[in-house]
Amino acid sequence: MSVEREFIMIKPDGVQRQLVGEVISRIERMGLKIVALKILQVTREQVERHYAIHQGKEFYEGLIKYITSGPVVVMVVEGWKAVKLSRKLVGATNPVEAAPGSIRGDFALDIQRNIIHAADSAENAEMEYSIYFEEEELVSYTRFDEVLLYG
Ligand code: FUP
Repeated sequence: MSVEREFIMIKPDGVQRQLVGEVISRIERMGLKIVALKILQVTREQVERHYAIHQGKEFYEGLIKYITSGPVVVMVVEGWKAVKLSRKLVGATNPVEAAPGSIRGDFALDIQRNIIHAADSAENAEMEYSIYFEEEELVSYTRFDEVLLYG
């Protein structure tokens, strides 16, 4: 069984539009286990590390400005194929292409203000959650329904 850790961020628009509960609820209902969670105002330095891959692109400055514009909720979730499943839950980057039923498909209009981020690989997830969490902040426990989720 491929148990992975995924890094998820509810971006400032998701927090301001009071979609935190909705997003967390979808993650929990899917069966993914939340192992770390907090709300914080991120620094420019943190976001620059997180989005280093996009440095120099035309949308980069706007992206940094937006992510630092207000509090975000960051979390680490764990589960079977957590990266692929989370990305499916989140939907395509551009809400115009995101499937109905996905978070971006249901709640967003604009490619920049697209509510949520989920890392695109287990390696990037670890790199990203290390920016916002100390390893000791991740907890280890068993969801009582794991026996049903995983057969
Ligand atoms: P995703 O993995 O779906 O979050 O998408 P990317 O890593 O490609 O992009 C990260 C963020 O940069 C997006 F969520 C929004 C922003 N972005 C733009 O504003 N314009 C673009 O053309 C591409 C990305």
